[in-house]
Amino acid sequence: MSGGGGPSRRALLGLGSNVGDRWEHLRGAVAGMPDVVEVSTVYETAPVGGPEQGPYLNCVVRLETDLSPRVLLGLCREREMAAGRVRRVRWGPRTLDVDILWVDGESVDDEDLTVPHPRMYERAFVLIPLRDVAPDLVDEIPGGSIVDDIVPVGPLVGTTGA
Ligand code: A4P
Ligand code: MG
Repeated sequence: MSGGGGPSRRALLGLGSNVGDRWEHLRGAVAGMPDVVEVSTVYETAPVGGPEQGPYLNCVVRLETDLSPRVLLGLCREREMAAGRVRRVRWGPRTLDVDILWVDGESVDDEDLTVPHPRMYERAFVLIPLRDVAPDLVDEIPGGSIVDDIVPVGPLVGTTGA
């Protein structure tokens, strides 16, 4: 709980990094987020879309929180800024991307915020870590569960760099 006033419910955030110290960017973002109760395995994943760019580390975190999707979006942007993110090209390389994937019972369709995340079900790099922490939300992984361009690296906490 963070004193947002409403009932606490499950929220899932997707994190990705493919520039700089990728592991540290994920670790710092998770450490800086309130109400985190579980973190998926970290996966190294081939980039999808955008210009030619290096491989990502991706993970998904589960929160139990009373914060609204809009407040969570502000926190996601703060974590991205703390990682020194510069926005250049859509789907381009980034030190840190933090997306709100899902919040139980919430549906938002605003210009700057769509929840559930509209592209999550197309993306194995989201669904495979999501399945670790919220298996009820993942019926099917496009391309199958074992994809050779999505490789488990290890748990985020207590493990050093990749
Ligand atoms: N926005 C709307 N809805 C949300 C939401 N649910 N969560 C808005 C977070 N933000 C949301 O995002 C653009 C705007 O989306 C934000 O300002 C926010 O108001 P952005 O992070 O600035 O730009 P982006 O990430 O380049 O665009 P987009 O469309 O969010 O990209 P995606 O879909 O997140 O894809 N390949 C691998 N292997 N791993 C990755 O993590 N990520 C991407 C980015 C591409 N390829 C990848 C990966
Ligand atoms: Mg994003």
